Amino acid sequence: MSRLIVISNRVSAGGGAAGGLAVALMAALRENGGIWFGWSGGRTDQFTGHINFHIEDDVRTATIDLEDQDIEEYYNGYANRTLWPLFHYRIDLAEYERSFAGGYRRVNERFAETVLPLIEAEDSVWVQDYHMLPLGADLRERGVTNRIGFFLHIPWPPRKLLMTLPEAREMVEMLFAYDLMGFHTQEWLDSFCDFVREELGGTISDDGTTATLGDRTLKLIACPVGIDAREFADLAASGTARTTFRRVKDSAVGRALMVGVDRLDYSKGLEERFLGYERFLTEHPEERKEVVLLQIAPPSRGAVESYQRIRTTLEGLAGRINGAYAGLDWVPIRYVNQAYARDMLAGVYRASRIGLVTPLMDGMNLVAKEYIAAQDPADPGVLILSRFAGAASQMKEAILVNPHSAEELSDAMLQALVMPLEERKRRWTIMMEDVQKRDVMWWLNEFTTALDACGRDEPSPKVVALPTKGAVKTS
Ligand code: ADQ
Repeated sequence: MSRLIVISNRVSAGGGAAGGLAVALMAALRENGGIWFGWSGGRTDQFTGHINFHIEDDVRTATIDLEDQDIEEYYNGYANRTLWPLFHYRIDLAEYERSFAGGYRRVNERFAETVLPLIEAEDSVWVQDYHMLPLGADLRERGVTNRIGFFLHIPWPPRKLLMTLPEAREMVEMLFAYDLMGFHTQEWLDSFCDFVREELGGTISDDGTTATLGDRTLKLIACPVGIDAREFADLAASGTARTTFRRVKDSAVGRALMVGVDRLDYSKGLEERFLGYERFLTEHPEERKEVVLLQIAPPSRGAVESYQRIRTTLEGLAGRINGAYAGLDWVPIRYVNQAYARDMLAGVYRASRIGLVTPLMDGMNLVAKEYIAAQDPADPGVLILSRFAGAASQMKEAILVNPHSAEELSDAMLQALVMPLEERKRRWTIMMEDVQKRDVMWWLNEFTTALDACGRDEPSPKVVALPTKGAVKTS
């Protein structure tokens, strides 16, 4: 494979807290050479294009600082208050502000301008996620003819929802500057094709693997991101995980533990999960004191109001449920707003009879896979999984639920609690095989192999003339 230039909003290098995704990208960069480029997370008074180079775990990283206005309009604004809610079907929360769109375009152009001198002739460029949708077009405009791929980590919304975004058409046209676009599931890919066909008049090949708009062709691939399953299973057997396992088990004093581990985000269905649990406690008084719900939810995106609201709502709900049902020696919900090291999380997953992964909408969801990978093969727990998580397309042996229905959640909790060992083992074995087979390195190879193959049969490098530059208003 050629040298790789990975570009993402943040550069998330190695270290104990790094997730499988970061570790896999680092591994690819280490093996093939290349650079990981992104925002440092820091600010500067005036953007100069200065790059901070580092070597982390033998990988070269390059980061830039952004101005306060960039951070406000691009990151807190367009990425987190416009695209994230819209792409998770929450147009009620999406904010459409020209200043956000302008800041987003400006920062993408700054990324393109700054990374440009780092790209060498034979490099493949791999852009990650919704923060950087127009980056491919911005690079082409600056003369980059290298292979450029893009992977979307979140869902692709239905056409009519996406059309509520004032810049939707121009944004999708710009995506044709890429050679390859990857989605977690066929559903998100189909949704993208629907938009291209119905709103842009483009065509999709019969086998659904390419989209064509004018003289530009974009290859499409559905490849679900995985976890480093082996590493996670090893973590679950580590000393720290074992200590955590004991602590958590002991604290449950014989009760079955249900666990939820999510960023504090409205897309993760936490409020609905609490309501489902409340319904379970009401409908099954005999099960009260047999279970305890441990919800671990570290705050995220605290600068955005909708995230502050969900925090308040959940604190209120947990308080109400605990107030109604807690006894001298039992509290139904333990709600923890903290991040934990991965080996500790592995111990928590393993100590939990039920894994609750019930997002209202999720591109994939790695917690579902981590929960499965951490289980004891001799006594595995049960995964309750939302039908609306991308992971549901792979993990059909989970108890699949509609997270909006408190009744379905309550039924699923009961079903999981009484599920016999043989049934638990059967379901777990099938899921574990897939989690191991389609792990994060599999994902990485699928994508980079497809990217490497792009343009091999074309006579000359792809040159893109963008018709719509400037159509995304910057005022
Ligand atoms: P996220 O929305 O962040 O990712 P997810 O896939 O669940 O969601 O990944 C979260 C990661 O954070 C997991 O590895 C989990 O272990 C970790 N985490 C969560 N709570 C934690 C805590 N309290 N302490 C420590 N770690 C914690 C986006 C998309 C997903 C997609 C991924 C990858 O929204 O749908 O699966 O990218 O493509």
